[in-house]
Amino acid sequence: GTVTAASIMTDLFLLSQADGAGDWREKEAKDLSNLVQNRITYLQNPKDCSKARKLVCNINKGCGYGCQLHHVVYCFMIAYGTQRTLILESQNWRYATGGWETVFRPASDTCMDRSGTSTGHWSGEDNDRDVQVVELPIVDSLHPRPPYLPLAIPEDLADRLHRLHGDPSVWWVSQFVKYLVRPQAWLEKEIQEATTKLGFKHPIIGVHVRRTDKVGTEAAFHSIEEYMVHVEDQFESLALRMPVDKRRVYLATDDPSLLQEARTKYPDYEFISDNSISWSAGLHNRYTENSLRGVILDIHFLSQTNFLVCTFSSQVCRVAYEIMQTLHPDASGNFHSLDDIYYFGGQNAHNQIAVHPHQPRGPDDLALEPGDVIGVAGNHWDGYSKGINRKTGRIGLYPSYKVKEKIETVKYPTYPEADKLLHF
Ligand SMILES: Nc1nc2c(ncn2[C@@H]2O[C@H](COP(=O)(O)OP(=O)(O)OP(=O)(O)O)[C@@H](O)[C@H]2O)c(=O)[nH]1
Ligand SMILES: [Mg+2]
Repeated sequence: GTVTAASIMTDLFLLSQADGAGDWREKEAKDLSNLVQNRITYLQNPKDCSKARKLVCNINKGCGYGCQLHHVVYCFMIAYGTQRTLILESQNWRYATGGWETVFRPASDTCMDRSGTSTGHWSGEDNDRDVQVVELPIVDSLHPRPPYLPLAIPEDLADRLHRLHGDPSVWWVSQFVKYLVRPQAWLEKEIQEATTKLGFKHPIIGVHVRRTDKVGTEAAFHSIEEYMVHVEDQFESLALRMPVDKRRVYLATDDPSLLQEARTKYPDYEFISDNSISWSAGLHNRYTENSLRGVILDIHFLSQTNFLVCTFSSQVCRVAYEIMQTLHPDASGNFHSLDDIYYFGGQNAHNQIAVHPHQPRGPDDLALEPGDVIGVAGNHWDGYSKGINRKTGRIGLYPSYKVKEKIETVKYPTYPEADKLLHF
C-alpha cells in the first residue's frame, strides 16, 4: 500500500507494543512519577514547620490562570532545587478570594505558616544560606537566576527520562503541575459529573481556540478550519490503531460563538463543549470563581483527550499538554500547535545541536555544521525552523530534521531520606 506518515506512525505504534517494551514503559513511568511525587511530598511536609527552611511564593501575578499556575511551578522548582518548603500565598486570589485551597488540595498538610526567625528577598542560593524564609519575585525580575529553571532536567533522573520520554523537559515541569492541581473532593466530584453530563468518551481530540484579549495582541487569529485540518488528519491516523465510532472533539474556547459555528460547518463531528464555560471565560467574567471552575474543567478535559490541536502561545493549552504527560508514559507527540513550539515562560535558552550540515539554498537559510549549537526561536511547521547559530551569530531558517534537542541537565539535590520511604 501507500506509505503515508499515518501508516508509518501506526507501524511504530504497533512495534512499540509488540516487543513487551510497552509494559516496561508503563512501569517505568509509574516508578519515576512516584519517586518525584514522594520527594515533593517529603519536602512539603517537614516535621517541624517552625524550623523549616521556606520559600514564599505569592500566586497573585497579574495574569490568567495558566500563567499564575506556571508562576507557582517556577517557584516550586526552585524550592525543590534549594530544598525549601514552598509556602504558597493565595489570599485574595483574583479568581477566588478564599485562595488556592477553595479548589485544590493545600501544597502542604503540616506547613502553611510562613513565619521564621529571619526573612529576606531572594538574593541567590548561597547568599540566602542563613535566611530561613526567602521570598521569590516573579520570574521576570528574578536575580540572580539559579540553575533550577526549565527547560533543564535533574541530573540524577536524566538517563531514565531520556529513555522513557520524548521531551524530558516537559515531563519534569509536569510533575510539579501534577502535585499542585490535586483537586479538593468537591471538585473531583464535579469533574466526574461533568464527564457524564457532557458525554466525554474516547477516542476524542481536544481543540483549544484562544480568542478575546489574546487575538491581535499576543497571537494571530486562527479560523476553526485551520484547527480542523489537523483534527481530520489525526482521526485518520487514530482509525488505523483503534475503532473510531464517532469523530468526537472536545472544544475549549473563550469565544462563545465558536461552538455553533463549528457544529454548523462540521455536521459529521460531535463537538463536546460547555458553552456556559466559554461565556464565563470572557474578560468581563474571567476573574470569578465560576470562571475558575470552568478553566480547570476545560484544562482537565483537554488533557484527557487522545490528541491536542491548539496554539502553544496560550498557557491554557500548554498546561493541558503538561498534565497529559502525567497520564501516559510518553505523550510528547500528541499535539499539533498552530503557532509556537513548547516553552516555559522565563525559561533558559532553548538550544538544539546540528546533526547534519546545511548549505544555504537562499538568502533566508542558516548555514549549519554538525555540532553547531542553535538557539531555536520557532518551528514554521513546513519543515523549517528559525533560529540563531551561536557559533556564527547568524539568524535564519534551517530544516528541522537537521538538528536534535540539546537538553541541559542540572545538579539538583537528591532526596535520600524521601527515597528510603519508598522501599517500605
Ligand atoms: N474556560 C476557559 N477559559 C479560558 C480559555 N481560554 C482562555 N481562558 C481564560 O483566559 C485566561 C488566559 O490567561 P492565561 O491562562 O495566562 O493564558 P493565555 O492568556 O492564553 O496565555 P498568556 O498570555 O501567555 O498568559 C485563562 O486563564 C482563562 O481564565 C478556555 O478555552 N476555556
Ligand atoms: Mg494572557
